[in-house]
Amino acid sequence: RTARIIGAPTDYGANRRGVDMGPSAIRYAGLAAELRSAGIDVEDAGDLAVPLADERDPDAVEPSEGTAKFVREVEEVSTLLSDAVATALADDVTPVVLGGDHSVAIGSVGGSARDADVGVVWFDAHGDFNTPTTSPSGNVHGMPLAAVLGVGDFEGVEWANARGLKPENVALVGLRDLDDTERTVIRESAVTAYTMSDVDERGITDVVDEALTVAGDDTDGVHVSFDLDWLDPNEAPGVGTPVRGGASYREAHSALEQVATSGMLRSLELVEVNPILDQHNETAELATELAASALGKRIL
Ligand code: DIR
Ligand code: MN
Ligand code: MN
Ligand code: MN
Repeated sequence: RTARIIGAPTDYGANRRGVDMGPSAIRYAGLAAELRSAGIDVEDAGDLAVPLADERDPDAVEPSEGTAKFVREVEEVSTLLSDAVATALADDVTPVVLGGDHSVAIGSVGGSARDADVGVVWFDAHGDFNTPTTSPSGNVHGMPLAAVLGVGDFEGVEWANARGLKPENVALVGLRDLDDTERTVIRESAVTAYTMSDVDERGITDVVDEALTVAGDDTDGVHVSFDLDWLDPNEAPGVGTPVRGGASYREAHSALEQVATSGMLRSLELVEVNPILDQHNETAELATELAASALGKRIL
C-alpha cells in the first residue's frame, strides 16, 4: 500500500501556538523512513497553504457563530484539507494527515466521507463534541466531532458536515476529560463512547475490537483520528491539553496494530503534536512509530 503524507500546519483551533509545527516535528522524527522500513510506499504531498496566524484576528467571527475562535480560518483550512484527502483516495493511496490541532479533523473526515460511507474511531482524552454555544474555551479543536456530525450550531453547516458519516458509525475511545454539556450531548447522541474506565475493565483489545465493529458496520472503511493526548502525558508530553491517566505506550501500539489487522483503515490523522511543549521531540517520534503500527508494521 502507498501512504500519502499531508501536512496541515495549523493552530487556529487551539489556544497554544506551536501545534502548527506538528507536521515539521513529525517529518523530522523520520516518518517517511519509518514507514518505508515497514514496507509501505510513501509520497509526501507537503503542507497545505495555511494562512499566517499573526495576520489574523481571533475575534473576527460573526455573532451567529458564537464563540468559535478563528472559525473563518478553520473553514479555509478544512476546505483545503478535505480536497487533499479526497484527491488521495481518488488516487488510491492512504491519506496520512499530520496536524495541527484537532480542528483538522473537520477537513480530513469531510474528505474521507465525501464520496463514501465512512466510520470513525476517535482516540482522544477529550470528546471533541462541543459547539460554539456550549464550548467553555471557544477553541474549535474541542468541536470537530460535533462539526462533522452536524450537532447543534453545526447543523446544516455545509463546509463542516461530513456527508457519508452517521453517528452510529462513530466510536470514541479512551475518554477521561469531558466538559459538562459535552457529556450530555455525547450521551444523547448515537455515537458509541468508551472511557478509560472501559479500557481498565475490559482491556484495550476488547474495546478497540468493538470500536472497529461500530465504525466498520456497513461502511466502506474507517477513518482513524488520533489525538496524541490520548496517551498518558508521561509518554506524550508534547500536547496542548495533557490529562493524566491516559493510554500506555503498549496500549497505543496494540490499538493501532488492531486497526491495521482489521484491514478497514481508509484514512489516518495524527494531531495535537506540539514540539514547543515537547521534550526532545519524543511526542513526534511516538506519532511516527504509531503511524507505522496503524499502517501495518510488524516485528516479525
Ligand atoms: C476542551 C479541550 N474540552 C475544549 N478539548 C481538547 O476546549 O473544548 N480536545 N483538547 O482534544
Ligand atoms: Mn482532540
Ligand atoms: Mn484531546
Ligand atoms: Mn477539558
